[in-house]
Amino acid sequence: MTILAYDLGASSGRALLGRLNEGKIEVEELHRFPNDPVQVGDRLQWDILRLLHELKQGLLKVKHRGIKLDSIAIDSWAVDFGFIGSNGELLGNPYHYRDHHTDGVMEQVVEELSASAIFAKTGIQFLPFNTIYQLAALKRADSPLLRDAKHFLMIPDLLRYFLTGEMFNEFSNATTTQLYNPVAGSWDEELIRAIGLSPEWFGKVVQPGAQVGQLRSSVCAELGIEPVPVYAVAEHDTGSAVAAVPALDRSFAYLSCGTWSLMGTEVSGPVINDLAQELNFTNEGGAYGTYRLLKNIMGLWILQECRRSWERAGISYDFPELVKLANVAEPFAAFIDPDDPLFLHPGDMPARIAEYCKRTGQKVPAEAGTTVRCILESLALKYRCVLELTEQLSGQSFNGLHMVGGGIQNTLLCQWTSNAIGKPVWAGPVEGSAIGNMIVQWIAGGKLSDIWEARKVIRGSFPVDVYEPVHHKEWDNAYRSFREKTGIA
Ligand code: LFR
Repeated sequence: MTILAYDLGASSGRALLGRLNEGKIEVEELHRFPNDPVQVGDRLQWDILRLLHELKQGLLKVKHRGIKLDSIAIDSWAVDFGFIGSNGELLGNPYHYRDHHTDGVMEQVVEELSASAIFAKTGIQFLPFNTIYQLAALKRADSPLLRDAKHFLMIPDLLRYFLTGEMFNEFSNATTTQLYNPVAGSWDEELIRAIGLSPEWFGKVVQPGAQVGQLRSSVCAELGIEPVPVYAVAEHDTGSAVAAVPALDRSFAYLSCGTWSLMGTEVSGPVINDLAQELNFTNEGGAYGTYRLLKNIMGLWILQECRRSWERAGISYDFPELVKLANVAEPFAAFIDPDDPLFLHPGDMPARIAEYCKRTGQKVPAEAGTTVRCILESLALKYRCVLELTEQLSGQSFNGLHMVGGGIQNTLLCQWTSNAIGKPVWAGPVEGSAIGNMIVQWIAGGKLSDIWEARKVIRGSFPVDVYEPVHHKEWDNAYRSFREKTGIA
């Protein structure tokens, strides 16, 4: 059974072929393309039609290889969306969640509706770019989009609609809007009305594994291909990445490591209580009734943005080069809290790190090596902090940490994470999201029985690199100093 998984990240997208051969998964990258957001005037937007074009290029490559696909599915980053108007067409380009139009809006909405009421209904962490605040920002700006809107679709819903002609809202992504009530199992109409929107725009929510159409005739005619079934999977990439964690034990901690670092544990139902709200943990929906009790950590975004800043200044580094420089820089010279709002939006990240260090009375990293060292050490130490909170909130104790996603190619970060937490790190697979996307397609197609069988198959198909902690005493001291300098309690 050959399937196609589209995995769209905040800076690039891929089409990967998946084959299940004698109980082993084989993955082949067929097509990779950039996903550069575009600044138009004051707004940062996604080039969604270019993404559709690239999805079609992926299908053409399948055709040229003479491959017959059994199914297709898409996953992407969460929270962003587009509206469809009465003529069935997309209204405007989706905004990027890092756009500034939401500045201050979460604070206003929370003031009006109360944080505890929003959290009790949704179980979702408070992040300024959550869909609810993006929508409230559009409402407050009297956006013409809202005058013509008929259907609300998130990024994978939208691309699926372009490919199939059918509109559905996929569950895992719907939960990230902070407008979905996981206890009631439906959109929270009261909340939708409270921000001034119409509940009719929010459509039928489908679960990962549902067949949600097939390639529409116009796409097949354009590309000269046969129709292929399209499935909903955990279309939120983090949902797919966690589905692919090759855990053997039902109680496990994970870190999905890419542009974002998402750390937490899998639970069988949302944990909605005062402590979860106080610690600002989230309960994002996943595949097969699972929930992700996790926290967002700013992640490698800070490093990626530094690299872009240096590039703009005419200095090009690749990531392995930067990691090498970090490795020989002075240890524990300065720390940042990666989750400081200063680091959320695009911009001159090295300057912001310098500003943070100055503000907190630390040595200012003067070149690339010290800056990158500061980022990576601070991330590893923040992971320890969030792992401890995950243990406190879930009442579990974890004997190690699973890391999945592209970020595990940074072996220095994996080792430092192990050193910081004082426990082993099991790193793999790299293609977490795409593999999670695939296993739901195979379960839906009857090739795998359930997520636990799938996790065993993943474990048998991909290497897991083990990192054992070293220099834990030094890291333990650094942890104290990290908390002191950053003010993290
Ligand atoms: C990771 C991710 C996170 C989400 C962020 C914004 O790619 O999907 O889970 O919080 O992007 O959508």
